[in-house]
Amino acid sequence: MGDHLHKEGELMLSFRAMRMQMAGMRDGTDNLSRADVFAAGFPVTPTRMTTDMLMLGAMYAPSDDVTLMVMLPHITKVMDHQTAGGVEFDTRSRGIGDVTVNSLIRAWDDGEHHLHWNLGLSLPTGSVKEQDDTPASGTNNVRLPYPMQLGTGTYDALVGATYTGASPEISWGSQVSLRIPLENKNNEGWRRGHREEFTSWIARPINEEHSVSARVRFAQWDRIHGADPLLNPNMVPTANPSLSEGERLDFLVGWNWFDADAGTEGNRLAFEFGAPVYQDLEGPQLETDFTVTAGWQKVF
Ligand SMILES: [Cu+2]
Repeated sequence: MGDHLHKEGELMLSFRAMRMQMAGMRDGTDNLSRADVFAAGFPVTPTRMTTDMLMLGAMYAPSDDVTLMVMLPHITKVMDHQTAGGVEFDTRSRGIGDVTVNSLIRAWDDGEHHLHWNLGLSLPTGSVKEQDDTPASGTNNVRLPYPMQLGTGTYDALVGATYTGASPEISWGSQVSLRIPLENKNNEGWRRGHREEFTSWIARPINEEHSVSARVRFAQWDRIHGADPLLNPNMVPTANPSLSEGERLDFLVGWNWFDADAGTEGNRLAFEFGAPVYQDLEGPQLETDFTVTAGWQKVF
């Protein structure tokens, strides 16, 4: 994401579909059973969460040194639960997430090695007031816990740097990115913690049209600050702001196809599958099982 600049006047459109599957609970690096969560005093535990994101993206280069990027996400979330009494239920949310605007600014380039800054802003376009009904609320809708909200509710600074390199046989790169909330709380009384991400990858062409890639990604996120007064932090771990911190190391493999016959304006398709090799969570917190991404992009 944001790993390349464009030539002056170029426009690129992209469309991505992503799924993130989480199942089971964890505290630190240990798995917890449902009984463990009930024993910790919560009458309800999440058991599984599926997040689907469709992302429309546009990149435009007003000059060779600056590329602008806008991304519009649409998010669908489903969380399955079980109560201590054995009742299973799910809650759902769906809608537009936080729109991000980014600038990629060339810092250094010698033809083989390349460095640019990523400076952007995340806008609070995603809802932080999602609600659904639960066994405790009957048919009444109640505020859903933090992970089921579609946005952060705050303006966040996006700050990063990207290094890429290429030889005829192989290409590689690294990116560091920070997400820094610029407000102390959103309208519902809370904000997400800072998030840091570091990723490195290598890609190797198989032939003119196909390439494969391998990537590692380390992410660390701080706890939620403040609290939504409509949530009871003792009801379910996802409603407890202090149980929202963690770090995770993912390993990802990808496959890319490029329509080389069409030249630089050819269609590109990319698939990537990733799974954690390490995660340490302030729990009980849902653990990630896998992420999968399919994407299309084209330069106009
Ligand atoms: Cu692009």
